[in-house]
Amino acid sequence: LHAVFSRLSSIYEILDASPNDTYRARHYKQMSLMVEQCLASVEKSASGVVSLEQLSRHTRSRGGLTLKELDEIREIVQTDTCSRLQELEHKNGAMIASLEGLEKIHGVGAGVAKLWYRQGIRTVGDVRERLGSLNLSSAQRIGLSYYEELCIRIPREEVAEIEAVVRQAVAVVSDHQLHAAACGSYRRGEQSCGDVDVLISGTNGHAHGFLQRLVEHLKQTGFLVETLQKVTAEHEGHDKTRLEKWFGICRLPFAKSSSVPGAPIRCIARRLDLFVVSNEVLPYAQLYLTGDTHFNRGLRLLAKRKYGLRLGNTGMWRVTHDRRGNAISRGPCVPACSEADVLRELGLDFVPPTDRIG
Ligand code: DCP
Ligand code: MG
Ligand code: MN
Repeated sequence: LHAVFSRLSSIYEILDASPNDTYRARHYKQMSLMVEQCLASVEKSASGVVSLEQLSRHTRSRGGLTLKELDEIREIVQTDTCSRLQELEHKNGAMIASLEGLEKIHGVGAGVAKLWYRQGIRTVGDVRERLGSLNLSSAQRIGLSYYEELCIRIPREEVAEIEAVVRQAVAVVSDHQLHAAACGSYRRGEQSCGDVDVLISGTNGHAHGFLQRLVEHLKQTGFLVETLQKVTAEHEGHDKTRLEKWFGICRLPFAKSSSVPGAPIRCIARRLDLFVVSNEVLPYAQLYLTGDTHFNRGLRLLAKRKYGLRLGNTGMWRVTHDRRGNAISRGPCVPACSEADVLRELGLDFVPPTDRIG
């Protein structure tokens, strides 16, 4: 339900052809937020399913749902389809496909894609042709040159190979016992992944300068081929360095071809994200990086509405607000030794990573 409403909202937002579209974009955005909030206030909300009754009860204090809204929700819940969305997608199929293609370039979001579309750009080929006039960031430029390879999904067996390369390098670079594990879609058990997200953790203090050394080492071995973005202790203030990041592109060493014995095949370039945290932050970073995004949003809403806690990527804090509702101060981080501890604080049983969807 939430996904249908956000999709409706974003299509109307892209269309943006009449004041009606703008109004509808806002309306469906509100509907999707309302569903999300309702989910967060319902017990065991992690399932992502909400009933018409729950929605009605949830909206009662604000005057309830209109008949039209009720009809639309009923259609989606009961038939698992939405005729309005189908019609819109059918009518604007070409535009949607164009924008989706452009947004697959690393570093290109909905805003940039829309801007380019208005300038007559339809395909990645168009972007390449007009590179001179478009003013791409260096990350976007790299994303563009690896576009075809990065669109290919990574089989989970290959994610495990990439994880192993990183793990080995971690052991070479650090003399401390550091732990490295792939999170993201891989940890959720998906058969193929869009990128590889490796979370590295260790005792506090050991992280200092470590990520930079790890990256240098892996560049020298030829495994890391491009850097897209990095956030390390030198780049950010103290607080943000609770989660150091490196985003880039890697390539496994040549694989042996099976059809032509002995002939090497070049492996496909892959998106790799590295994250480094200290042990006390680990449960929170693990939860965040395992996702999925909707599960995370649900948890955050639940924490906020039911417990008045702010759940972030590296911790959970009680936040006090001033009379206008602005956050003014943050209490100490709620201590947690495991993901289960964090979920328990939020009144939930442990959710296995494979169930963290929606
Ligand atoms: N994440 C989030 N909110 C975002 C982006 C990411 O909560 N806006 C979290 C949840 C994701 C995790 O970070 O699961 C990793 O992000 P990815 O973009 O790598 O997404 P996934 O690994 O889940 O899927 P994919 O196979 O596309 O990489
Ligand atoms: Mg991922
Ligand atoms: Mn990622």
